[in-house]
Amino acid sequence: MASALLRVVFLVVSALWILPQITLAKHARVTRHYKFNVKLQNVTRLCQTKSIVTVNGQFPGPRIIAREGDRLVIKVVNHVQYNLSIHWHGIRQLKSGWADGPAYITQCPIQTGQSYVYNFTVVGQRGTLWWHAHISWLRATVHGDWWKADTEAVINQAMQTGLAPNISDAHTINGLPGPLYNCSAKDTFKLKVQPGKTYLLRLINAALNDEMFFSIANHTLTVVEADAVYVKPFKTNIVLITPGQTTNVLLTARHKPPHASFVIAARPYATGPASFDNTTTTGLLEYKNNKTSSLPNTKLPLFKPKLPIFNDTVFAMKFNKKVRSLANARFPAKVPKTVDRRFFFTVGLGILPCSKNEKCQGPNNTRVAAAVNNVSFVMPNTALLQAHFLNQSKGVFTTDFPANPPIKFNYTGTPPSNIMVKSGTKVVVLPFNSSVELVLQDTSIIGAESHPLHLHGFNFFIVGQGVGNFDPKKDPPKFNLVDPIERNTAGVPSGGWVALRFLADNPGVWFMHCHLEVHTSWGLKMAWIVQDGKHRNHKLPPPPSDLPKC
Ligand SMILES: *[C@@H]1O[C@H](CO)[C@@H](O)[C@H](O)[C@H]1NC(C)=O
Ligand SMILES: *[C@@H]1O[C@H](CO)[C@@H](O)[C@H](O)[C@H]1NC(C)=O
Ligand SMILES: *[C@@H]1O[C@H](CO)[C@@H](O)[C@H](O)[C@H]1NC(C)=O
Ligand SMILES: *[C@@H]1O[C@H](CO)[C@@H](O)[C@H](O)[C@H]1NC(C)=O
Ligand SMILES: *[C@@H]1O[C@H](CO)[C@@H](O)[C@H](O)[C@H]1NC(C)=O
Ligand SMILES: *[C@@H]1O[C@H](CO)[C@@H](O)[C@H](O)[C@H]1NC(C)=O
Ligand SMILES: *[C@@H]1O[C@H](CO)[C@@H](O)[C@H](O)[C@H]1NC(C)=O
Ligand SMILES: *[C@@H]1O[C@H](CO)[C@@H](O)[C@H](O)[C@H]1NC(C)=O
Ligand SMILES: *[C@@H]1O[C@H](CO)[C@@H](O)[C@H](O)[C@H]1NC(C)=O
Ligand SMILES: *[C@@H]1O[C@H](CO)[C@@H](O)[C@H](O)[C@H]1NC(C)=O
Ligand SMILES: *[C@@H]1O[C@H](CO)[C@@H](O)[C@H](O)[C@H]1NC(C)=O
Ligand SMILES: *[C@@H]1O[C@H](CO)[C@@H](O)[C@H](O)[C@H]1NC(C)=O
Ligand SMILES: [Cu+2]
Repeated sequence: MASALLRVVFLVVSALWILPQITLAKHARVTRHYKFNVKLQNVTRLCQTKSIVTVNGQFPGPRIIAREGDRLVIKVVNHVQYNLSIHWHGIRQLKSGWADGPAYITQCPIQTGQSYVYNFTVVGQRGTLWWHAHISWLRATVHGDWWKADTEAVINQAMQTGLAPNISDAHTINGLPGPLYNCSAKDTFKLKVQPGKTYLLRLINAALNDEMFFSIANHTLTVVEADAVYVKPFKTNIVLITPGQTTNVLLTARHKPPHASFVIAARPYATGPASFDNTTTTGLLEYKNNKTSSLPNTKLPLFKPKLPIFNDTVFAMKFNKKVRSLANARFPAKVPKTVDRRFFFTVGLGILPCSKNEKCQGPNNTRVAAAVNNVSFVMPNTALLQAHFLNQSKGVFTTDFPANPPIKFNYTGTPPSNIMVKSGTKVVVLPFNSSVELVLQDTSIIGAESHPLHLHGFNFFIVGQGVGNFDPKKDPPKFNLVDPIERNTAGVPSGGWVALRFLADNPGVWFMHCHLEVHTSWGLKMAWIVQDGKHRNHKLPPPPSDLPKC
């Protein structure tokens, strides 16, 4: 796949790249050192200058490049007024759970003026992954959408009112909104291609709250990789990508340079009841010829792509079905064939009563919440991994997370009249090497909605998906155990379900949450504890000495 002809272009750059290992013998594993100075930087977009949190002053942030087998040592120094942590999204973190990054799950935050060294290896993964802040809404400015308001103020206001947060003002391609926004024409991403060449585009949905359709006018894309796993290549004009997912596509430029420019466009796929940022970010695909650096493009006709209607769930489900593992001899799909533990989780919205000191504004003194199996997760005051490692879970978490919904109902039909959820810090404990089957079922409480669920520490195989309620008798025989896609983030279909399998072969505490940040804030999250195995190599090593304290 990595031919010398490929040009690498990145559409959202705050990424973590993993180059395929060519031969283990010839390429010594190396340690690559990076320093992330987290600091404020003034950035101007849409005629507004805003001081935002950045890494090394860059928006989008810097790129990390590694080769399979390498060790990454990244020193993160916090120079801003907020607590901070960084997550290496999709990295397996084999026996390095202390470096995973979600605040209050695997570490206490790095406080102002402090630093922490993330130290981990990249094993058995190749393609595009990314990194982002993993606390409150700080990942917004490191890359992703553009908000005129301060995103920390936006989420704080929403948590106080108990209502939906304000929506973003623009989507961006590599931090650039493009000409469909006011005062933004000069901030347009341009992809200049040479006739006849093939380009690899690394797509990352870094938006906070919106799944996106992506397309380039008059050009077919070939999907070759998803979440750092090779897929059976397939052609498409439109890519669907949820927050948290990455997709590598090949773009072949025409042999004869056309006398035209082509719009690159992305806008949301949205299914939920709340309003969303329904704007379109655009960039331009332009052809270079060999003689001049660029064709004169002032009067070139401009072609625009056609994107599906914003709520096209039929397209979404069809697209997701096409994404299959390459599953060949060199890159096999190691789908667990037997199941030790089965779980059925409902995911969706609900309400919670306002606590006494809150002035929340939902109906009957309630706030909007989100839950998994009716439990809205409450962030602990100390990191779960530390509490687990030190055997000090008392007062921090309980291990009674329900394996099944407490009440059975028609999940995608008329919701129950009582839409109250409960809150708690509950986890599931799994013995080392358990093979797990997990069905995630959307509910229609408040409104059916597609939820991109992200699991830390593992890739899972998406063995099935469907509309309506999962049928434990009729659906499992149809599961694909041959070449299902393996990834770290799965879109639970709006008003439907998705079935996942994974092998719990990595001891630690692993967060699972909706990657729509608004739903995470409302509690659509939980954690798995994977116990140590018996063998010396199957135990989580002790924490590094600089692990932040709460
Ligand atoms: C951003 O601009 C403001 C106003 O010009 C200035 O006071 C502030 O120091 C700048 N901040 C940074 C981080 O450059
Ligand atoms: C990173 O971890 C490795 C393996 O535990 C260790 O040898 C190395 O000293 C660590 N590096 C830093 C900078 O902490
Ligand atoms: C959210 O939007 C409302 C209505 O436009 C506005 O009054 C409020 O200030 C905004 N909140 C933030 C934090 O920007
Ligand atoms: C651009 O500005 C005009 C005039 O201020 C306003 O009517 C329009 O809604 C704005 N468009 C966008 C996309 O914000
Ligand atoms: C682009 O596609 C449109 C619609 O299919 C077609 O009319 C147009 O001729 C194409 N333009 C180029 C330069 O290929
Ligand atoms: C979103 O924008 C598209 C056009 O870009 C429009 O057709 C659609 O109705 C809008 N949807 C909503 C919910 O505003
Ligand atoms: C332009 O470059 C391509 C590949 O680099 C080559 O095949 C082609 O012959 C060149 N065309 C001209 C007109 O020089
Ligand atoms: C999508 O939105 C349109 C326009 O609001 C609506 O008529 C249609 O019923 C919606 N489709 C689905 C599948 O929700
Ligand atoms: C609020 O409570 C009243 C009385 O219990 C009930 O009749 C009403 O339906 C409730 N409203 C909502 C939106 O739940
Ligand atoms: C659940 O509700 C949907 C929508 O109202 C309905 O079509 C379906 O038949 C119901 N399923 C069951 C098992 O009652
Ligand atoms: C969720 O928990 C609340 C609080 O215990 C309860 O009132 C409600 O019936 C439960 N709902 C479901 C669907 O399990
Ligand atoms: C930062 O984190 C520490 C440890 O959890 C906490 O005590 C402190 O209140 C937090 N500070 C801010 C500004 O959130
Ligand atoms: Cu969600």
